[in-house]
Amino acid sequence: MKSPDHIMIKGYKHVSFEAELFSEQESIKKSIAFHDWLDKRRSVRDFSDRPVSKQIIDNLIMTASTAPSGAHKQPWTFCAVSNPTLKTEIRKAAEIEEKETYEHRMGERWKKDLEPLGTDMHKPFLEIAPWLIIAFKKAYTFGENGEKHNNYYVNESIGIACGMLISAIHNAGLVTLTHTPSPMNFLTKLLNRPSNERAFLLLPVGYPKNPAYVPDIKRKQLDEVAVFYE
Ligand code: IYR
Repeated sequence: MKSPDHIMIKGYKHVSFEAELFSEQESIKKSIAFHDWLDKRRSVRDFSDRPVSKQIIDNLIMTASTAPSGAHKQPWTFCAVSNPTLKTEIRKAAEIEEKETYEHRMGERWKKDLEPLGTDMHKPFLEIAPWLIIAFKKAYTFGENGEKHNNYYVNESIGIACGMLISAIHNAGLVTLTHTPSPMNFLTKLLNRPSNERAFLLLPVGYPKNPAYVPDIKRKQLDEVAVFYE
């Protein structure tokens, strides 16, 4: 007998889920190919000003928003900025914070750790990249009478969504980098966000400059990042 396409559990509808099934060999091939492809992703700081259509950005954000989240609250807002005046304002405000960070907030050890990556307080990509996506996390949501409803596992949820966004950007042949001006509350003001939203990550999105250069980093081997209990 064919199983039903939905059942009720404690009064809530559950629809049948069908995973795509692959043979063991096919799964191995796919897992290798996906790793090889994602391993080509790099954080890029040299952007081209070549435009990227809003349709692509819409699709990237919808992909990020498929992420799992605490109690399926999807506690995020992605603000996508292409307006040049606003990008300039964001760059100016970010560089003020970054100057303070690089000159006073970072210890010597932290600065030494960043040296090989070639980062500094100057953030030209905030104006050059055609889009800036700023991920805001929603610590709570407002109920019908304006009361606060806390969300759950907000950092985990938005972190996963940003990871999926980064993969979607790579998949579209575009590049990004996880920019973390700190503190980020200037973004709440500049983008006019409500009091329940906090900026989490700023991702410039665009094509890489030609040529673009990235630091010669190596990724850790499996035995450095995994422990197996078989
Ligand atoms: N927020 C600064 C500094 C910075 C910090 C880390 I940790 C990095 O991996 C890279 C940069 C910036 O965005 O430049």
